[in-house]
Amino acid sequence: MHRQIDLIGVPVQCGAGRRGCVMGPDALRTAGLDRALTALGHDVRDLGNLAARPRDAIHRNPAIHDLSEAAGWVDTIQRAEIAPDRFPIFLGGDHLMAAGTVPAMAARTDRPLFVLWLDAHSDIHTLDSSESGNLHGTPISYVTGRADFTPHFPAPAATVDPKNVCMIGLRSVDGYEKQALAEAGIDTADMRHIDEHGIAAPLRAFLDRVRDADGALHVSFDVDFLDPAIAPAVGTTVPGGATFREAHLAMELLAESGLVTSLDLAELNPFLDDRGRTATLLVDLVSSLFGKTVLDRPTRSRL
Ligand code: 6HN
Ligand code: MN
Ligand code: MN
Ligand code: MN
Repeated sequence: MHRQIDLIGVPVQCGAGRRGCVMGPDALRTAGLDRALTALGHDVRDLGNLAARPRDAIHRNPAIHDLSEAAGWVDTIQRAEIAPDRFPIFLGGDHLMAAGTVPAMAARTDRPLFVLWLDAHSDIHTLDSSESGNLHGTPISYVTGRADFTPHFPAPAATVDPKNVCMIGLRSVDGYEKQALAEAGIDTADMRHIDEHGIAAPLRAFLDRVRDADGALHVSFDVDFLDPAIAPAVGTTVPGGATFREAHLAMELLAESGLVTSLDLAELNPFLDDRGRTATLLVDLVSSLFGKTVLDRPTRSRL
């Protein structure tokens, strides 16, 4: 399927505990993301990077850091011009970016927005519950509206029904987050589930739900979804992540579904990379998501 793709850099790093995600968009460009997508026959524009202006914000939780800058990013992303008829790939940037991209995508469509969260973590803390103070651990609470982040953050442009969120790859979830996931009714497939059933089963079940609801699908891809042995360039590595083939299979199933309408590439920290191999792997995975296959096979298309 031929796509009109916009690359939008979101070099936010203040949500993470270590610096370096500011270089993520340029590492993805250096690894050849635009060329790989163009070679697959897509029309690609690189719109450059967004830049945020801090909004004044302080919170009673003393662990929270860089709240003003974070609030500025969340506001800037939600106000960005995003073409309604094109496929945006948001080049992160730490995962706080999703607090901007997800509401923006929910507001952009008249269809129900579904979110596939590929991550070792559930990122469902609130400004009060976060112990690390790292705001990349909070976007799910903000975008589902389960916690009120105002007046620190702007009100989300639109929220997502937590039942329309599916998390795959989980393996680092604390007690607060476990309870929050259950209360919110979020669909989850942790690594134990993938070990037993493979990655295709939970993903296909979720894609069926998206299709049945005539939904739009935003994929939020955190680099730490992948096993650190193949993807070292992330500040929050957790052993036991998705393998090379599990990740490619997930991307291939997403491509075949024809349902994906936007994508975050989050948490790439090039300062921690090994000769660009994580950035290169991401380009390869995105290629699979945009139709690169081993053999030519019939695909189901929808858009
Ligand atoms: N990420 N739950 C931990 C915290 O600091 O709140 C880890 C968050 C990781 C966030 O990987 O996007
Ligand atoms: Mn994350
Ligand atoms: Mn809407
Ligand atoms: Mn993570």
